[in-house]
Amino acid sequence: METRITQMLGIDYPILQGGMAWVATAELAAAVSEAGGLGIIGAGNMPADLVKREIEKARALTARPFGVNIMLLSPYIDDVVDVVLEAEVPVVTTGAGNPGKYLDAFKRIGTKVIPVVPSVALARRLERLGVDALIAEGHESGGHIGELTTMVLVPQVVDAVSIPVIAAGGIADSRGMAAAFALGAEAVQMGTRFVCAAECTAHENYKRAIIAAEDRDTTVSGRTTGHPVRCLKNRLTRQFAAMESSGSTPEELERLGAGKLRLAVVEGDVDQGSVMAGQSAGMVNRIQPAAEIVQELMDGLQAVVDRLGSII
Ligand code: TUI
Repeated sequence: METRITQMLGIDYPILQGGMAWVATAELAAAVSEAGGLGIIGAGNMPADLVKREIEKARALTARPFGVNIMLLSPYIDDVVDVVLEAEVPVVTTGAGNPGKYLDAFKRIGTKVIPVVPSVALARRLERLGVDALIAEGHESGGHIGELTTMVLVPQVVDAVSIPVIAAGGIADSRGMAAAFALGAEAVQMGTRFVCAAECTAHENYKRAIIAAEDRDTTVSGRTTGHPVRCLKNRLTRQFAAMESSGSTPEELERLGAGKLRLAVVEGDVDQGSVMAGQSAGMVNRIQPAAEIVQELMDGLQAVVDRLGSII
């Protein structure tokens, strides 16, 4: 299967693995790239030297292209950008802000820059600045989210720009993939499904929590802080909700959230930690090797297309 995205990135299948903080380490990224998709290391809030180590680890595990996601709210963002530039990582995705000020440096060395956008306005602005492609990520996603659902965001972004668009948010199987292509996307990005890849180093409890989750088991916290985050419901999200409804300040809420993602992903405390996951958690039912996930997605896509051909 060829699209402008597979050609641009030099990958076999139009599947990107979301660059999830703490979850998307070198092991997962390398496994997805080896499977023919694009694996992405999540830099999140990691200090730059740790990001550098993950890049080196991924290079030792695969000769295929992989990416790094830089989280623009990171306290270490400038140092992380320097490390990624120095390592000449072929693809950078960005999240949680406007990457405009870093674009020229990446373009100069030929790194493809693919920002996540939650709106048409930001999509237009970033296309003008010269980004290579965009990820239109809907409200169904895990972690930090925008307002619009994937179903309405993707076609509006596709219509507003001429660069290729990758759909993300709520996609976890071949049906979602086919739907994304129907909306005009040229690849998909999936996070939650890849958390449950065998190669993902997230704590077993984190994977089990996603597998156990049903359709209504995620919730959005932090709307009052301006940084809404989707997680599995647990003691932490109930505490967040109680504090938000009793008028806690954004600073108090930020303090409650600090360190909680690492607590869940690394320590396995899925009760008091932040179990970021998308609404597709209800569709993720087992742990499988990344290559099996990719193969299942691609085989299933043909079956969906055949079925559509017979009813349309
Ligand atoms: O970034 C993500 N997902 C994330 S980041 C993260 S770490 C975090 N934790 C707590 C609070 C905030 C961050 C966990 N999950 N996905 C990509 C994404 N980007 N979603 C939404 C956005 C976004 C939002 C606003 C991108 C650009 C944007 O621009 C605002 C502007 O500056 O115009």
